This record gives sequence, structure tokens and C-alpha cells, in this order.
Amino acid sequence: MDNPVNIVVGSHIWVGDIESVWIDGLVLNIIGEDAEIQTSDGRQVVVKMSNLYPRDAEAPATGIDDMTRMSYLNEPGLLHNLAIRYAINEIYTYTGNILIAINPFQSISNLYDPCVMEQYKGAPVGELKPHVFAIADVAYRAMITNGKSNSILVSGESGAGKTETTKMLMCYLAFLGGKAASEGRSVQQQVLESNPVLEAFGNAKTVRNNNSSRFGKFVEIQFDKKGRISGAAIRTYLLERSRVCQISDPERNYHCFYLLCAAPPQERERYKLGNPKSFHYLNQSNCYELAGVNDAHDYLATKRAMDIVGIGEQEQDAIFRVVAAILHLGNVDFAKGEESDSSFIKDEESKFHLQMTAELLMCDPNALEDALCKRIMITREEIIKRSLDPLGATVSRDGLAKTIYSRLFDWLVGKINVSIGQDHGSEYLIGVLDIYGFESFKTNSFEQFCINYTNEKLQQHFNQHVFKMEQEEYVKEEIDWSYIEFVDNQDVLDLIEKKPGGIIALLDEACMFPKSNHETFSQKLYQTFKNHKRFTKPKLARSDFTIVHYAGDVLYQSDHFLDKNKDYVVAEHQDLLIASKCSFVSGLFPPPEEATKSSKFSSIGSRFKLQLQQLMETLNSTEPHYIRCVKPNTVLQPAIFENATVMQQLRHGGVLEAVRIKCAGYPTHRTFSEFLSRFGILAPEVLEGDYEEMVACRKILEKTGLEGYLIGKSKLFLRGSLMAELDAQRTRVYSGAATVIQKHIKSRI
Ligand code: AD9
Ligand code: MG
Repeated sequence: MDNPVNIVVGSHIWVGDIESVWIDGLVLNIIGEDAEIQTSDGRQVVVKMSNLYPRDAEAPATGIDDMTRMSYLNEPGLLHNLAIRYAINEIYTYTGNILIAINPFQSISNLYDPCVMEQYKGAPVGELKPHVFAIADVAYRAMITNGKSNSILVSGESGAGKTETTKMLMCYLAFLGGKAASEGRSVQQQVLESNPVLEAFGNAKTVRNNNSSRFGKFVEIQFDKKGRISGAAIRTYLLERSRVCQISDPERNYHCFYLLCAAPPQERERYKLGNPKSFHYLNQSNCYELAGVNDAHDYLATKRAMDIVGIGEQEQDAIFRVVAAILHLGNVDFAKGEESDSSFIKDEESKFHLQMTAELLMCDPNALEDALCKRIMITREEIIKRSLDPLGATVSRDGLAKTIYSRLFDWLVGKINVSIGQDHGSEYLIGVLDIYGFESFKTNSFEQFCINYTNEKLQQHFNQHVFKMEQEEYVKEEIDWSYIEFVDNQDVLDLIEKKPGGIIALLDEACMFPKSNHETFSQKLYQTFKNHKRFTKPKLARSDFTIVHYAGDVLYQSDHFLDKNKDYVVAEHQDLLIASKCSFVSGLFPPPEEATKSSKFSSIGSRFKLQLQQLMETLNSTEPHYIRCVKPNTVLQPAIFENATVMQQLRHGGVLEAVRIKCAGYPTHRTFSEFLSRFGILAPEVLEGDYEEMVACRKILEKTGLEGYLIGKSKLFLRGSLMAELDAQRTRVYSGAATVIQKHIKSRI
């Protein structure tokens, strides 16, 4: 980024006030390393020159809609530009090919109206304001013209607006490629209606977002030769399983539980449901209702959406039966039995819920009780039925609930895919990725590890793309681009995914070795990565470790890594549910393949790694487009723009990295005429001469004696610092002229 050299008396600058807050000002005087500044809020301050950044005093007051066109690509400049645009509801801004979308937390009138869609249809890029429709339009046109698949990658932190953005993209693509619905449901309608279904089962209120997606999603929209939607496929990633059994105030469990509790009376009666406050899986938090959401209404809307995506009445009944069964299951409590380490169903109420669970799942209540309270141990000599203590039985109960729920979710995704239908003969597709952004909390566990691993993967893809685009621009202008370099994050990826020896491989090893625990696992990590640049062991840590991610350091607590990485269904649970009289329930538990049965362990980490590899392969075969969603404040309110919050996200989303890649080369590109109108004053004689624009530019630059530019076919490519130097010279010319005028005025007086 631009550093604060080339600042002279009269320069317009940004001066750092407190963290990520800048004030604009004017340099009055320079004494050694310090500068005296007149700030725009009326103060005079003396600051170190190194705390100053050049500011473009000629930038329009309404901001610049492509930040790569800014004269100075520094932090305060980028932030200020986004802030002034946000203040006038311009929530979209480009940084080259990346669209930055700042969540308005309010609906902006007409922003997504059909007539706006109409405007963006086929409009050349850059002609209209930045918009998510423009990105979808570019992707669609590129697909039609080049016959190549495209993808749109939407990222950002929780609550930044990814899912809403994704919906807008899909609406626009449906608008472009929709077929008239001849018989009832059209493909595009099914694609759009898959959203409310998946949201009911995969979204929940969290502290960061009232409608937070707890899974990643890649929607592939397939098109036929005529560019009309002909099929679609949805892939999902890592649903958060722990939420089914464990929530903390003021969050909620998955929406579907509350929807069902608000169903019409006869349905509630059928599932023996009542007040959500009476269920353990819901009453761990005091939040039941959401402002602006009517669960009863959403229950019916979800069922209607299910109709459209092809989930029939009977299946809907089975789905909600399973949802209700999970609620009842959570209310089954255990008490200590007479024999040591044994347990039994605690009381009449628990017995009622056990009975209800069994009825709803259509399985034998005694078998259910056994599956919860007992384990079968197979040794070489005999088969032993061992009792579990109350704690063990509770863990078993929660395990069963999580397994059933995640199988249900996978079933829904599979069903939607079958019912929308894949167009295997499809010529090309547009993929839309809505996936969790980088996370760094107070405590970070296996989930954050996987999420941040995803982001490292996407970051690498992003860097390579930005770098490639930058190179292409140079090639177009017939300029040598070998000057640009950037640091890859391959080393972090190796640390995580290398086989053998990466963290995931070591974790799998630990999971398979009965005597391992999180401490032995961490010791192994400490030993293996002692000298790894991207791995550190915090002082005094026994099992915590830090990964130096591209977006910053994250400290992970390894306590639950082993448990969370293990994905096997307890044989007793499997046997119970496969015997269900309800074909829907038994269908969720197909007999395990021999391989997984014998090893009793399938690794979530390794499976996720494989899923990511496949995703990257798909993405690599497409032309990517990037949308970075930004949450402007942590209170989820409109019209508040917090600099530090935004800055951190620009860093996490790789926007600063993209700018850095740009800055590593010749970041400022100016057409010859733009250059002449700004800097012609440095050599008026050149302007008066009858030169071609390119020659005139060269002559001006030669006269300044400055270095750090390349001359292309239609543009100049300037080093980051050169723009500031040129502006400094211009300031001197102007202040020289002003002094002459002042002297002139004085002499006349
Ligand atoms: V999470 O990682 O799934 O927790 P997202 O998906 O990034 O998150 P989401 O799209 O759900 O965030 O947006 C959060 C909320 O911001 C929405 O529920 C809306 O209330 C609000 N939002 C987001 N984008 C827009 C918009 N373009 N216009 C108006 C918006 N409101
Ligand atoms: Mg979301």
C-alpha cells in the first residue's frame, strides 16, 4: 500500500487518530520527521510523518465506484470511500473485478425491482452502478459467449449478507434463463424455493445473525444451449450438528423446531407438541421468538415450498415426525441404576417422552431404551452388554439426536436434487457459492478449524485469479509483467492438509489410536511442526495451538477435536433405526458399507478435505467472479459504519491482499488523457506542443525526473508511490503560483 513518502507542505493527507479512524487534513509545515497538520475538524496537530497517508483531494464527494481507480490505494482512502458511499445507500462498490457489498440492514427502495433487472440485462460492465445483478449478468454473458462455465463466490463473515446476496443472484439468473412454466413448477421456481426449505432446517438465530446459515452451500445452475435453465444441483458442506442438542442464550436451535411448535393445533396434537419452552433442546436459551418472524406463518410457507420442490404430503409428515421425535428424545432423562455404572429412564415424564419418540420414529420403545442405556462390547471371547452411566446415556441420547438430524438434512438436500433434476447433457453452468467466512473467536474449535481451512483454500484460488487478471491487463497493454510477485499461502495449506503429516492426517491417526487424547494429539503437533512458520505453540499451552492464517493468527483449543472428527453411527442406534417400521426413517439409515463398519471410524476432517478438493476442481474449471460481503457494524443496525470492523473484514476477505497484489506491480492505471488533464500543469510547454497523447505523457514524466512507470498502448502504469510524487510536484507548482499571486497583490497595495 502507499506509504507516506512524498508528502510536502500543502499535501492533502489522512492522519491516524485512534485505531482505524482517520481524519483528513493539510500539511502546514514539516520539521524533520514530524509534520504540522491542520485537520478538517479545526485542530492543529504535530504528528510523525510515518503516520500520514496521501489523500486525493480531487476525489468526488460521492466516492468512486471502482476503488482500483483511486489515486491512492491506502487503508484510510479505501475506508473513506466505502463509508461515504454507504452513507448515501450506495452499498455496492467494485475493487477491480471484485464486488464489495456492504449490508444495509434495511431494505433499499427499488434496489432489486424487476425494472432494475431489466436495466442490467446485457448492459456493458461499468456503464451502470455496481450491483450484484451486474456480476450475475457478466457471468451469464461470459457463459453464453465463451461457452464456459462460470462461478460466483460469495463470502464474508456471519451476518454480512451472503445468503441474501446469493438469493438476489439466483433471482436474476432465473430472470435471465427462466423458461415459461408450462406445467406447474418450473426448474427456476424449484431452485428458488429450495432456499426456504434449506433455511428452515439449516438456519438458526445466532448472536451474529437472526437467520444464520449453519452450513455451506454451492448451487450449480445448469443451462441448455439456448441459455435457459435446464437443471440444478445443490451441494452442502458441514452442517453444524452440535446445535441440535446444545444452544446458548440468546441463540436458537434450527428454525424448523419452532415452526413445528407453531403448527396448526391438529398437527401439534398429532406430534404431541406444545410450548417450545417445555423441550430441553429449546429451553437452554431464553430466546423462542424472533422479531419480525411469525413461526406459524413460516411453517405453512415451508410446507408450500416443500410442495414446490417436490416433497410430497407423506414425506412432509415423516419429516416433521422426525423433527418432533428429536424434541421428545431430548426430554428423556436418566437416573443412576442400582448396579454401578448403570442407568434407567428417570421418571414417568421421561418415560412418556421415550414412548413418544419410539412412536414417532416407529421403533420399539424397549429397543430404544436399550440403545440409549447400553453398549455392546465385542471381545475376542464373547459379546458383553455393558450398561452406561447416566452421563454416558445422555451422551448417547444426544449423539442419536444429532445423527438423525444430520441424516434428515442430507436427505432433504438429496431429495431436492432429485426432484429439480440434473441436466447431465448441460452445456455449461453457473455455480454460486455461499460459504462461511473466516472465523476467529475467543475459543476456536474443530468447526473454526474447518471453516478457516476452507477460507485458506478459497484465498489461494482468489489470489491466483487476481494475479492472473492483473497479468492479463499487462499483457493486453504489451508490458512485461515479471515485476509482480506475491506470497502464496500454500504453506498453510500444506500444514493442514498434507498427506501424510498434515494436521488432518495426524488428527485421523489420533482418532484411530485408542489411547490418544487431545493432549497426546497436541504434543504430536508441537513436535511435528516445531519449526513450521505457520504453526506456533503458545507459551504454557498444554493443548492449544495457533495457526498463522492469511487473515491473522487463530488460537485453537484442541479439547474436542478428536470427538468432533469422529463420524460413526453407534451400531446400536443404527440397528434400532434400520428396524423402524417407517420406511422414511429406516431409509435414513442404510446399512453401512463393510469398510466403515469394520474400522468404526470415518473422519469428518478427511471427508471435508475431499469435498473441498472436489469444490476446487469445479471452481477451477470455471471463470470465477467474487463478491465480498461486509458487515458494517456489530449491532446489526442500518446507517452505522464502524471503520475497524470493516477494515478487519476487508483483510479477512482478501480485499487488502488483492490490493497488495496490485500494489506490488504498477497499481495506478491512467489513460493518457486522464494523465494529461491532471499533470499537464507540470509541463505546460508540452501541452502547447502538438504531440500525440502518449508522447506528451512521456515528455511530462521525463521532465519530472521521476521513475517507476511503464507506458502501455493506451494507458500509463504507475508505481504506488509515483502518484504521490507527481501530486507533490503539482502542489508545489500551485503553491508557487499562489505565492507569486500573493506577492503581486502585496506589491499593488
Ligand atoms: V451467515 O454466515 O449465514 O450467519 P450471511 O448469510 O452472510 O450470514 P444474511 O444474508 O443472512 O447473512 O444477512 C443477514 C441479514 O442482513 C438478513 O437477514 C437481512 O436482514 C440483512 N441483509 C443482508 N443483505 C441485505 C440486503 N441486500 N438488503 C437488505 C440485507 N437487508
Ligand atoms: Mg447465510
